[in-house]
Amino acid sequence: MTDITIALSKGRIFDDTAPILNAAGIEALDNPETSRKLILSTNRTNVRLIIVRASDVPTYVQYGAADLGIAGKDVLLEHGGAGLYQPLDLNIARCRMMVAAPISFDYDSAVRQGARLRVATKYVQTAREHFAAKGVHVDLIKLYGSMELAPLVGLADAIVDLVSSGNTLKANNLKAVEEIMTISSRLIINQAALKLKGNTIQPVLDAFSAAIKA
Ligand code: PRT
Ligand code: MG
Repeated sequence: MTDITIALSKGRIFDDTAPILNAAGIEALDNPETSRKLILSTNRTNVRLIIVRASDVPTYVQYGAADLGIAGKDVLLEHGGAGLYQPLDLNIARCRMMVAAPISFDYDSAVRQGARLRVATKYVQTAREHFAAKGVHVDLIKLYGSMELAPLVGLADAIVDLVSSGNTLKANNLKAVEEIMTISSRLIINQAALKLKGNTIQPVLDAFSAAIKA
């Protein structure tokens, strides 16, 4: 019988989570990068993994389709966190949320002059709060990916996106002009599941805590 379902996205989150899961005694029986399965069994008969889009992880956990999940702070801020308990920063998939603009664009003087900026981003909530706090007027344009393209073709003056190595910005003649926040991924838990299945979830939570401290 499966007692616990953990929602994960493949790619960097799965790669960074696998060692923590292993340290917690949980090992996936399939590799999500090569298998087309969306439900992965583990060595523990009472634990299974489901593979979903990174931005869908909080939704699966909020509605109890998964008991636990791992999601970036970027994704959690956009989701809002309703119904979620966020007990642990796993310190994985680290990056920075930045404002970036073309190398040729004088962002600082545009801001100083009170210009109205067009900003393209997937992170509309976070961007809105950031610019409101700075008193900068922006028109936000929602995109679902490849934000770096927007300023190159005249869709936006600037973007809000995640940056890790900086290589993507550099390759597209963009520069980071402002840091909004540092980002890492957190363990999230369905609040009701923690109450109802505390006996099974708590040991997994403890194993995660121990694994990230080790
Ligand atoms: O790919 P999909 O549309 O399904 O969703 P996603 O892109 O949100 O998922 P995924 O798996 O790519 O990222 C999952 C989580 O990893 C994000 O929610 C972040 O919390 C975290 N993370 C860490 C990153 C990065 N680093 C990162 N560099 N997510 C995305 N990027 C992208 C960034 O958007 C940009 O396009 O990588 C590019 C920049 O990388 P550098 O190294 O060139 O600076
Ligand atoms: Mg991606």
